[in-house]
Amino acid sequence: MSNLHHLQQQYEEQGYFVLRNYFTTDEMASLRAVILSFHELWKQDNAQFYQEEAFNSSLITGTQYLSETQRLTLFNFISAEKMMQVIDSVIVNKPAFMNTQLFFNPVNPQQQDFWHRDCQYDYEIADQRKVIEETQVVHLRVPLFVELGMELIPGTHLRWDNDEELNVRHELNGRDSNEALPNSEKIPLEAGDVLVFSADMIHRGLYGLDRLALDILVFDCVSDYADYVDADCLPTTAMLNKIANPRLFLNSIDLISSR
Ligand SMILES: O=C(O)CCC(=O)C(=O)O
Repeated sequence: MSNLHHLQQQYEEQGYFVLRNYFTTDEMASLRAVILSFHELWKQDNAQFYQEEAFNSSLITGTQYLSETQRLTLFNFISAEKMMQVIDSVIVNKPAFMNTQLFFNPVNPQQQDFWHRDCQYDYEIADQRKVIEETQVVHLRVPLFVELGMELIPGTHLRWDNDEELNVRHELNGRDSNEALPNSEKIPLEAGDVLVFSADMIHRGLYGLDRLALDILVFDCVSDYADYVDADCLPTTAMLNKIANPRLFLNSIDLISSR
């Protein structure tokens, strides 16, 4: 990737970058087949949750819904050399695989998208500042169809909220997490694109169109995220031999074996 340095710089300064048409039609077709089969089985199994409130599922690479062959397709997609080039550009120390999530449109049309930083679900407001300064979790969003994509506030991976941002994302002082925020950037996405963004930044997924996006979450091995890794979502030793470039998974396996 000739413009890798430029992307690295954009990530450092803005907290995100997007690569358009990065994956081929064939790569997307085989990924889509596996993800659609996961999604159908997941929806059947979680019918009520899906009808009432869900907007994502997780643990896509686990053993519950997919065969070994399908899981290998996912593992080989996630750790392919062209994906590792992207991951290495933002996590120069040993990057490790954390999890996958699949984002879709909620069934209930009243359900609205909402601003957040990922860390706000695990930390009180006072501790979030520290998390933002110290840790690095990166999302790689791979849309399977055309979607409105993500709305991000550039630079917020490096700074704390202003009053309005904090009020909106935590619904304080009568504000709602769906309200518009200034200085945001909307990133519409299509199949073949990949959006790389910091989980720490203020962001929201935009509901609408044919939204079905695979998010791959990776983290820097020096940060304390081993507990977020589910062993069932990692390849077995036998499967590792069938993965061309398993470094991302080996780093997670090393971390969880010492926890
Ligand atoms: O797409 C969404 O609904 C939210 C996505 C998101 O916030 C995330 O990937 O962290």
